[in-house]
Amino acid sequence: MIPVSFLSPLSSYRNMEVTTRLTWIEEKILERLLGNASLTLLYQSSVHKHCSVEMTNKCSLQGSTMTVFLKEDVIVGVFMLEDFPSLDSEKPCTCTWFSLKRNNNYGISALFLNTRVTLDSTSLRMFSPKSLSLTLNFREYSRLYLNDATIKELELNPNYKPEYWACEIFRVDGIKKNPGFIKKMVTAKEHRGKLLSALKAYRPYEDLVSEVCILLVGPVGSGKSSFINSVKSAFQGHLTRQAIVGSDESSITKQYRVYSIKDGKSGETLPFMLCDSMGLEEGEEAGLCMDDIPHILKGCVPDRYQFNPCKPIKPKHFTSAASAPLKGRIHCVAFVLDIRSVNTLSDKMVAKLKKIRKDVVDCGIGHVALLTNVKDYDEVLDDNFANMAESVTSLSQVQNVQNMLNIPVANILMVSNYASERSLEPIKDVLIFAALRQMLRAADDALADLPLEDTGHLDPF
Ligand SMILES: Nc1nc2c(ncn2[C@@H]2O[C@H](COP(=O)(O)OP(=O)(O)O)[C@@H](O)[C@H]2O)c(=O)[nH]1
Ligand SMILES: [Mg+2]
Repeated sequence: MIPVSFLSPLSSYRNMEVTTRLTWIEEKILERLLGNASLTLLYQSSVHKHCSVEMTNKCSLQGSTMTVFLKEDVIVGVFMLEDFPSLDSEKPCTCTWFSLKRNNNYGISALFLNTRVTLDSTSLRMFSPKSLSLTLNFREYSRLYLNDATIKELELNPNYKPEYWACEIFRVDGIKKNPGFIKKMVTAKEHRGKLLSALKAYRPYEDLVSEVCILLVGPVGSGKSSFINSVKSAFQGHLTRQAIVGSDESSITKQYRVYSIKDGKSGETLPFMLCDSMGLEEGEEAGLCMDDIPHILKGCVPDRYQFNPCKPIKPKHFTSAASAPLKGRIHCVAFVLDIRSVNTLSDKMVAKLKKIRKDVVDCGIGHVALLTNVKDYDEVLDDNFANMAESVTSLSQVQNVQNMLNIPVANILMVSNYASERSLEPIKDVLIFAALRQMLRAADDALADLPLEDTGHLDPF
């Protein structure tokens, strides 16, 4: 039995006795899968009759629906864009078939499929051209039959048993009535896999360095530390919070921190590092000291160095100062900005950012901008996940960053960091990985552009 405290408080019901047996988190995850749609419970197998007449009475002519079968360890479901079928009908529907694991990882498998749906007095059946089939037989209670292809594609336990606890059908409101959108949500997982493989296979340009260092700079609270946690989470496959994040007027991050990134599965350390710095503040002796920046760029500042806004680093501070090898240096700087405040940055802050950009260019270092807190993040990449969508590149914030820091649109990246989520989301991961890949490309371009004397005498290992 599901504990009472887990029952959803948020669903709106037509009928007060009808209560979903999805937990609050499960309901939120499914709403998100459908693009922040809202769910209204129409049919519940333990309350309503287990027959096709009752099902069609409750669910037909309601618009898009989501049918879920709750089992002990997994939820199997089908989202149907068109109306739920009427009795004795057979029709093609645009459907998303999915399974949601009911453990702490809440892994989703989803397939976007044109589906033939038939409903008669004996059964509700769904078939897809990929030979997937799902059958609910009204003569048997609480049994959902799936063929082997469906069990495999939805990544269900190979010893799948047909018994379920409850069948529920929800009306889905507020969905973008666009099959392309749903397809994008569903195919995000595939793209996530491709990007992850590309990042795991990454090697710095001509092996000039054994690892690329990416420095994050930006105003206090812009999401630098959160981005590091987001990257780590996306690689680990679960949420982690290694870097301390928080909201305060002054920087929560007071130390220079260098984070290596591990591939979650093999545990292997990947050849790039993210360097977290103290946030910038408007005041002269507040936040990251501008004079510290060239030292950081040259790789003279060690991990865990305690920043002091009033006391800039002196060249003699660290013995390696003038001669840090290329491999210890910063190879790409990401200017991290909260998209909501890009258009209202103070002149003092803009001047600081421009000054840093000048130092970065002078040192021949690659650079990108990273906009965080992006709200409609599913719209950032086009339907093929290949490029940034036009609607996004024309945003005033993007134009503004382009003009302010002279960064081309292709290097103005957008993410929505993991902040208060309870589970990973494929689209967020896609944006995080895509941003990281672009940072590595910028680093490689800068390495490729180095004068020979800078690379010639190097011992890359
Ligand atoms: N919703 C959301 N919150 C964010 C995002 N990035 C950062 N935050 C929140 O903003 C606050 C400051 O973030 P933090 O990473 O500490 O900023 P930093 O000072 O640049 O390191 C924290 O409460 C974060 O949870 C984001 O992309 N989306
Ligand atoms: Mg921070």
